[in-house]
Amino acid sequence: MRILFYLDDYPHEIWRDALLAENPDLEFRSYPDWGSPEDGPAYALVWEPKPGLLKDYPNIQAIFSMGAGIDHLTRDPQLPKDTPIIRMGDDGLKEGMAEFMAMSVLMHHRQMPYLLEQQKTKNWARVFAPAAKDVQVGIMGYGALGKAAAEKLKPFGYNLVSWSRTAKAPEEGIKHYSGTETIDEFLSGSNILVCLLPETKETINLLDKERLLKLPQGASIINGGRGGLIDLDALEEVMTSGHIESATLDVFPKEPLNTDHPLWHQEKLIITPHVAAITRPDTAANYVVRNIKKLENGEEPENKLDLNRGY
Ligand code: NDP
Ligand code: OXD
Repeated sequence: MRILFYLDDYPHEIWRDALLAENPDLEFRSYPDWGSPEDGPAYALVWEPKPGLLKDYPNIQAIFSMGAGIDHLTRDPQLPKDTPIIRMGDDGLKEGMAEFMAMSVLMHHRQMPYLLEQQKTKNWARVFAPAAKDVQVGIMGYGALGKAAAEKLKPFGYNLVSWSRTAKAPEEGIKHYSGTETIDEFLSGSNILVCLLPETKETINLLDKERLLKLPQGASIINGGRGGLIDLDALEEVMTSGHIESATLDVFPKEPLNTDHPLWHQEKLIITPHVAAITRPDTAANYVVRNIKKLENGEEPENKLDLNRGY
Protein backbone atom coordinates (compact mmCIF):
# COMPACT_ATOMS: atom_id res chain seq x y z
CA MET A 1 0.00 0.00 0.00
CA ARG A 2 1.69 3.23 -1.16
CA ILE A 3 0.41 6.69 -0.14
CA LEU A 4 1.35 9.90 -1.94
CA PHE A 5 0.81 12.64 0.63
CA TYR A 6 0.36 16.39 0.03
CA LEU A 7 -0.33 18.98 2.73
CA ASP A 8 1.23 22.41 3.15
CA ASP A 9 2.16 23.86 6.53
CA TYR A 10 1.71 20.85 8.78
CA PRO A 11 4.24 18.37 10.15
CA HIS A 12 3.99 15.36 7.84
CA GLU A 13 5.53 13.03 10.44
CA ILE A 14 2.29 13.06 12.46
CA TRP A 15 0.42 11.74 9.44
CA ARG A 16 3.15 9.26 8.54
CA ASP A 17 3.17 7.85 12.07
CA ALA A 18 -0.62 7.65 12.23
CA LEU A 19 -0.78 5.82 8.89
CA LEU A 20 2.04 3.44 9.82
CA ALA A 21 0.29 2.67 13.10
CA GLU A 22 -2.65 1.45 11.01
CA ASN A 23 -0.50 -0.50 8.56
CA PRO A 24 3.24 -0.90 9.30
CA ASP A 25 3.87 -2.17 5.75
CA LEU A 26 2.51 0.98 4.17
CA GLU A 27 4.89 3.14 2.10
CA PHE A 28 4.46 6.86 2.89
CA ARG A 29 5.76 9.32 0.30
CA SER A 30 5.47 12.99 1.13
CA TYR A 31 5.45 15.59 -1.67
CA PRO A 32 7.75 16.42 -3.49
CA ASP A 33 9.22 12.91 -3.05
CA TRP A 34 6.39 11.13 -4.81
CA GLY A 35 8.76 9.17 -7.07
CA SER A 36 7.81 8.15 -10.57
CA PRO A 37 4.42 6.91 -11.80
CA GLU A 38 6.37 3.87 -13.04
CA ASP A 39 6.93 2.84 -9.39
CA GLY A 40 3.49 1.21 -9.37
CA PRO A 41 0.00 1.75 -7.97
CA ALA A 42 -0.49 4.38 -5.26
CA TYR A 43 -3.23 6.26 -3.41
CA ALA A 44 -3.13 10.04 -3.04
CA LEU A 45 -4.00 11.65 0.31
CA VAL A 46 -4.11 15.38 -0.31
CA TRP A 47 -5.34 18.80 0.80
CA GLU A 48 -5.21 21.69 -1.69
CA PRO A 49 -2.71 19.99 -4.04
CA LYS A 50 -1.04 22.16 -6.64
CA PRO A 51 -3.30 22.39 -9.71
CA GLY A 52 -2.12 19.97 -12.41
CA LEU A 53 -0.11 17.79 -9.99
CA LEU A 54 -2.47 14.80 -9.81
CA LYS A 55 -2.73 14.38 -13.58
CA ASP A 56 1.02 13.68 -13.73
CA TYR A 57 0.51 10.49 -11.67
CA PRO A 58 -1.66 8.09 -13.67
CA ASN A 59 -0.64 5.39 -11.17
CA ILE A 60 -2.99 6.96 -8.57
CA GLN A 61 -5.85 4.50 -8.00
CA ALA A 62 -7.98 6.80 -5.85
CA ILE A 63 -7.68 10.31 -4.42
CA PHE A 64 -8.47 10.73 -0.72
CA SER A 65 -9.49 14.27 0.18
CA MET A 66 -8.09 15.19 3.57
CA GLY A 67 -11.31 17.10 4.21
CA ALA A 68 -15.00 16.40 3.70
CA GLY A 69 -15.11 19.19 1.13
CA ILE A 70 -13.72 18.54 -2.35
CA ASP A 71 -13.77 22.07 -3.79
CA HIS A 72 -9.98 22.17 -3.16
CA LEU A 73 -9.72 19.38 -5.77
CA THR A 74 -12.42 20.22 -8.30
CA ARG A 75 -11.04 23.73 -8.79
CA ASP A 76 -8.11 22.02 -10.62
CA PRO A 77 -9.14 22.05 -14.30
CA GLN A 78 -6.74 19.15 -14.95
CA LEU A 79 -8.08 16.91 -12.18
CA PRO A 80 -8.13 13.32 -13.59
CA LYS A 81 -11.78 12.67 -14.47
CA ASP A 82 -11.88 8.90 -13.99
CA THR A 83 -10.01 8.50 -10.72
CA PRO A 84 -12.38 7.93 -7.79
CA ILE A 85 -12.36 10.64 -5.11
CA ILE A 86 -13.06 9.65 -1.51
CA ARG A 87 -14.16 12.39 0.89
CA MET A 88 -13.06 12.38 4.51
CA GLY A 89 -15.71 11.05 6.88
CA ASP A 90 -13.81 9.83 9.90
CA ASP A 91 -15.17 9.95 13.44
CA GLY A 92 -12.75 12.69 14.55
CA LEU A 93 -14.10 15.10 11.93
CA LYS A 94 -17.70 14.41 12.96
CA GLU A 95 -16.87 14.82 16.64
CA GLY A 96 -15.02 18.10 15.99
CA MET A 97 -17.92 19.57 14.02
CA ALA A 98 -20.50 18.38 16.55
CA GLU A 99 -18.55 20.11 19.34
CA PHE A 100 -18.22 23.34 17.34
CA MET A 101 -21.94 23.41 16.54
CA ALA A 102 -22.99 22.61 20.11
CA MET A 103 -20.74 25.40 21.38
CA SER A 104 -22.03 27.87 18.78
CA VAL A 105 -25.73 27.05 19.18
CA LEU A 106 -25.45 27.48 22.95
CA MET A 107 -23.56 30.76 22.52
CA HIS A 108 -26.22 32.23 20.24
CA HIS A 109 -29.12 30.85 22.28
CA ARG A 110 -27.64 32.36 25.46
CA GLN A 111 -26.84 35.64 23.61
CA MET A 112 -23.10 35.55 24.23
CA PRO A 113 -22.26 37.78 21.22
CA TYR A 114 -24.48 40.51 22.77
CA LEU A 115 -23.05 39.99 26.27
CA LEU A 116 -19.46 40.17 25.01
CA GLU A 117 -20.29 43.46 23.29
CA GLN A 118 -21.71 44.82 26.56
CA GLN A 119 -18.61 43.80 28.49
CA LYS A 120 -16.52 46.11 26.26
CA THR A 121 -18.35 49.11 27.76
CA LYS A 122 -18.69 47.59 31.27
CA ASN A 123 -22.44 47.52 30.78
CA TRP A 124 -24.28 45.27 33.27
CA ALA A 125 -26.90 44.23 30.67
CA ARG A 126 -28.96 41.31 31.95
CA VAL A 127 -30.79 39.40 29.23
CA PHE A 128 -33.46 36.75 29.19
CA ALA A 129 -32.90 33.64 27.07
CA PRO A 130 -35.89 31.52 26.01
CA ALA A 131 -36.10 27.86 27.09
CA ALA A 132 -34.32 25.49 24.69
CA LYS A 133 -37.61 23.78 23.82
CA ASP A 134 -38.86 27.13 22.47
CA VAL A 135 -35.83 27.59 20.21
CA GLN A 136 -35.95 25.96 16.78
CA VAL A 137 -32.52 24.94 15.55
CA GLY A 138 -32.59 24.31 11.80
CA ILE A 139 -29.78 22.16 10.44
CA MET A 140 -29.20 22.87 6.74
CA GLY A 141 -27.45 19.82 5.32
CA TYR A 142 -28.23 16.58 7.12
CA GLY A 143 -25.24 14.51 6.03
CA ALA A 144 -22.46 13.02 8.13
CA LEU A 145 -21.72 16.31 9.90
CA GLY A 146 -25.30 17.59 10.16
CA LYS A 147 -26.33 14.30 11.80
CA ALA A 148 -23.37 14.40 14.21
CA ALA A 149 -24.33 17.97 15.20
CA ALA A 150 -27.95 16.93 15.73
CA GLU A 151 -26.95 14.03 17.99
CA LYS A 152 -24.82 16.36 20.13
CA LEU A 153 -27.66 18.90 20.34
CA LYS A 154 -30.50 16.49 21.15
CA PRO A 155 -29.83 16.28 24.94
CA PHE A 156 -30.19 20.09 25.26
CA GLY A 157 -33.85 19.86 24.32
CA TYR A 158 -33.93 22.21 21.33
CA ASN A 159 -36.70 21.93 18.79
CA LEU A 160 -34.58 20.37 16.04
CA VAL A 161 -35.38 20.37 12.33
CA SER A 162 -33.24 19.49 9.32
CA TRP A 163 -33.25 20.35 5.62
CA SER A 164 -31.56 18.33 2.90
CA ARG A 165 -31.83 17.50 -0.80
CA THR A 166 -33.44 14.06 -0.42
CA ALA A 167 -36.13 12.90 2.00
CA LYS A 168 -35.08 11.29 5.27
CA ALA A 169 -36.85 8.56 7.26
CA PRO A 170 -38.75 9.78 10.35
CA GLU A 171 -36.50 10.05 13.39
CA GLU A 172 -37.02 10.60 17.12
CA GLY A 173 -36.17 14.11 18.28
CA ILE A 174 -35.88 15.86 14.90
CA LYS A 175 -38.27 16.79 12.09
CA HIS A 176 -36.98 16.53 8.53
CA TYR A 177 -37.60 18.77 5.53
CA SER A 178 -36.21 18.16 2.06
CA GLY A 179 -36.18 19.82 -1.35
CA THR A 180 -36.29 23.41 -2.53
CA GLU A 181 -40.08 23.53 -2.18
CA THR A 182 -39.79 23.29 1.62
CA ILE A 183 -36.91 25.71 2.17
CA ASP A 184 -39.10 28.71 3.04
CA GLU A 185 -41.09 26.78 5.64
CA PHE A 186 -37.85 25.37 7.10
CA LEU A 187 -36.20 28.80 7.29
CA SER A 188 -39.22 30.66 8.60
CA GLY A 189 -39.24 28.65 11.86
CA SER A 190 -35.50 28.43 12.46
CA ASN A 191 -34.34 30.73 15.27
CA ILE A 192 -30.82 29.36 14.98
CA LEU A 193 -29.67 28.18 11.56
CA VAL A 194 -26.79 25.70 11.46
CA CYS A 195 -25.33 25.52 7.92
CA LEU A 196 -23.49 22.34 6.92
CA LEU A 197 -23.96 22.21 3.17
CA PRO A 198 -21.27 21.38 0.62
CA GLU A 199 -20.39 23.87 -2.10
CA THR A 200 -22.22 22.89 -5.29
CA LYS A 201 -23.89 24.72 -8.19
CA GLU A 202 -27.17 24.54 -6.23
CA THR A 203 -25.85 25.79 -2.89
CA ILE A 204 -23.82 28.80 -4.06
CA ASN A 205 -25.61 31.94 -2.88
CA LEU A 206 -28.57 29.86 -1.69
CA LEU A 207 -28.88 32.21 1.28
CA ASP A 208 -29.42 35.46 -0.62
CA LYS A 209 -31.17 38.48 0.88
CA GLU A 210 -34.65 37.17 0.15
CA ARG A 211 -33.96 33.85 1.92
CA LEU A 212 -32.16 35.52 4.83
CA LEU A 213 -35.27 37.61 5.37
CA LYS A 214 -37.37 34.43 5.58
CA LEU A 215 -35.62 33.63 8.89
CA PRO A 216 -37.55 34.88 11.94
CA GLN A 217 -36.75 38.35 13.28
CA GLY A 218 -33.77 38.05 15.66
CA ALA A 219 -32.48 34.76 14.22
CA SER A 220 -28.85 33.63 14.39
CA ILE A 221 -26.81 31.92 11.68
CA ILE A 222 -23.83 29.58 12.07
CA ASN A 223 -22.00 28.59 8.89
CA GLY A 224 -19.57 25.68 9.10
CA GLY A 225 -20.06 24.32 5.57
CA ARG A 226 -18.74 26.51 2.79
CA GLY A 227 -18.61 30.29 2.47
CA GLY A 228 -20.26 30.55 -0.95
CA LEU A 229 -23.61 29.60 0.62
CA ILE A 230 -24.31 33.08 2.00
CA ASP A 231 -24.40 36.40 0.13
CA LEU A 232 -22.14 38.30 2.55
CA ASP A 233 -23.30 41.78 1.43
CA ALA A 234 -26.87 40.72 2.13
CA LEU A 235 -25.85 39.27 5.50
CA GLU A 236 -24.21 42.52 6.45
CA GLU A 237 -27.37 44.41 5.51
CA VAL A 238 -29.72 42.14 7.47
CA MET A 239 -27.42 42.13 10.51
CA THR A 240 -27.14 45.91 10.45
CA SER A 241 -30.95 46.22 10.21
CA GLY A 242 -31.23 43.82 13.18
CA HIS A 243 -33.29 41.22 11.32
CA ILE A 244 -30.45 38.76 11.96
CA GLU A 245 -29.32 39.19 15.54
CA SER A 246 -26.01 37.36 15.52
CA ALA A 247 -23.87 34.97 13.51
CA THR A 248 -20.80 32.77 13.53
CA LEU A 249 -18.95 32.33 10.24
CA ASP A 250 -16.19 29.74 10.03
CA VAL A 251 -15.97 29.65 6.22
CA PHE A 252 -15.78 32.37 3.56
CA PRO A 253 -15.89 32.54 -0.25
CA LYS A 254 -12.27 33.67 -0.18
CA GLU A 255 -10.07 32.64 2.75
CA PRO A 256 -8.59 34.27 4.71
CA LEU A 257 -11.24 36.98 4.78
CA ASN A 258 -9.66 40.24 3.56
CA THR A 259 -8.49 42.38 6.47
CA ASP A 260 -10.45 45.36 5.07
CA HIS A 261 -13.71 43.43 4.83
CA PRO A 262 -16.52 45.30 6.66
CA LEU A 263 -17.71 42.08 8.34
CA TRP A 264 -14.72 42.24 10.70
CA HIS A 265 -16.47 45.24 12.30
CA GLN A 266 -19.94 43.73 12.46
CA GLU A 267 -21.09 43.60 16.07
CA LYS A 268 -22.39 40.24 17.25
CA LEU A 269 -20.61 38.42 14.45
CA ILE A 270 -18.07 35.80 15.49
CA ILE A 271 -15.45 35.03 12.84
CA THR A 272 -13.41 31.83 13.13
CA PRO A 273 -10.66 30.89 10.64
CA HIS A 274 -12.03 27.64 9.15
CA VAL A 275 -11.39 25.62 12.29
CA ALA A 276 -14.83 24.15 13.00
CA ALA A 277 -13.56 20.63 12.31
CA ILE A 278 -9.99 19.86 11.42
CA THR A 279 -9.19 16.37 10.25
CA ARG A 280 -7.47 14.41 13.03
CA PRO A 281 -4.59 12.23 11.76
CA ASP A 282 -5.31 9.21 14.01
CA THR A 283 -8.97 8.72 13.08
CA ALA A 284 -8.34 9.81 9.48
CA ALA A 285 -5.50 7.27 9.08
CA ASN A 286 -7.83 4.51 10.20
CA TYR A 287 -10.45 5.73 7.70
CA VAL A 288 -7.96 5.91 4.80
CA VAL A 289 -6.42 2.48 5.41
CA ARG A 290 -9.88 0.94 5.90
CA ASN A 291 -11.09 2.37 2.61
CA ILE A 292 -7.98 1.40 0.65
CA LYS A 293 -8.63 -2.19 1.81
CA LYS A 294 -12.21 -1.87 0.57
CA LEU A 295 -11.03 -0.62 -2.82
CA GLU A 296 -8.49 -3.41 -3.08
CA ASN A 297 -11.18 -5.98 -2.25
CA GLY A 298 -13.41 -4.54 -4.98
CA GLU A 299 -15.88 -3.15 -2.39
CA GLU A 300 -17.55 0.26 -2.51
CA PRO A 301 -15.59 2.79 -0.39
CA GLU A 302 -17.30 5.15 2.07
CA ASN A 303 -18.12 8.69 0.93
CA LYS A 304 -17.17 8.37 -2.73
CA LEU A 305 -17.67 11.66 -4.52
CA ASP A 306 -20.59 11.70 -6.93
CA LEU A 307 -19.52 14.25 -9.52
CA ASN A 308 -23.09 14.71 -10.80
CA ARG A 309 -24.40 15.67 -7.36
CA GLY A 310 -21.25 17.67 -6.66
CA TYR A 311 -20.67 16.15 -3.19
P1 NDP B 1 -22.37 15.06 3.38
O1 NDP B 1 -22.19 14.81 1.93
O2 NDP B 1 -22.38 13.89 4.30
O3 NDP B 1 -23.74 15.84 3.59
C1 NDP B 1 -24.13 16.91 2.79
C2 NDP B 1 -25.55 17.29 3.12
O4 NDP B 1 -25.92 18.41 2.33
C3 NDP B 1 -26.55 16.16 2.78
O5 NDP B 1 -27.56 16.12 3.75
C4 NDP B 1 -27.13 16.62 1.44
O6 NDP B 1 -28.44 16.17 1.17
C5 NDP B 1 -27.14 18.13 1.66
N1 NDP B 1 -27.21 18.83 0.38
C6 NDP B 1 -26.32 18.85 -0.62
N2 NDP B 1 -26.76 19.61 -1.65
C7 NDP B 1 -27.97 20.06 -1.28
C8 NDP B 1 -28.94 20.88 -1.90
N3 NDP B 1 -28.77 21.38 -3.13
N4 NDP B 1 -30.09 21.14 -1.24
C9 NDP B 1 -30.30 20.62 0.00
N5 NDP B 1 -29.42 19.83 0.64
C10 NDP B 1 -28.27 19.56 0.01
O7 NDP B 1 -21.27 16.10 3.81
P2 NDP B 1 -20.64 16.32 5.26
O8 NDP B 1 -21.74 16.40 6.24
O9 NDP B 1 -19.56 15.33 5.48
O10 NDP B 1 -19.93 17.75 5.08
C11 NDP B 1 -20.68 18.91 4.74
C12 NDP B 1 -19.73 20.04 4.37
O11 NDP B 1 -19.09 20.56 5.52
C13 NDP B 1 -18.54 19.62 3.48
O12 NDP B 1 -18.92 19.56 2.13
C14 NDP B 1 -17.54 20.71 3.74
O13 NDP B 1 -17.70 21.70 2.76
C15 NDP B 1 -17.93 21.26 5.10
N6 NDP B 1 -16.88 21.05 6.11
C16 NDP B 1 -16.39 22.15 6.80
C17 NDP B 1 -15.45 21.99 7.78
C18 NDP B 1 -14.98 23.16 8.58
O14 NDP B 1 -14.03 23.03 9.35
N7 NDP B 1 -15.62 24.30 8.49
C19 NDP B 1 -14.89 20.69 8.11
C20 NDP B 1 -15.48 19.61 7.36
C21 NDP B 1 -16.42 19.81 6.39
P3 NDP B 1 -28.77 14.59 1.05
O15 NDP B 1 -28.73 14.09 2.47
O16 NDP B 1 -30.13 14.57 0.50
O17 NDP B 1 -27.73 13.99 0.18
C1 OXD C 1 -13.20 19.98 5.17
C2 OXD C 1 -12.79 21.23 5.71
O1 OXD C 1 -13.76 19.96 4.09
O2 OXD C 1 -11.87 21.27 6.50
O3 OXD C 1 -13.00 18.94 5.84
O4 OXD C 1 -13.39 22.25 5.39
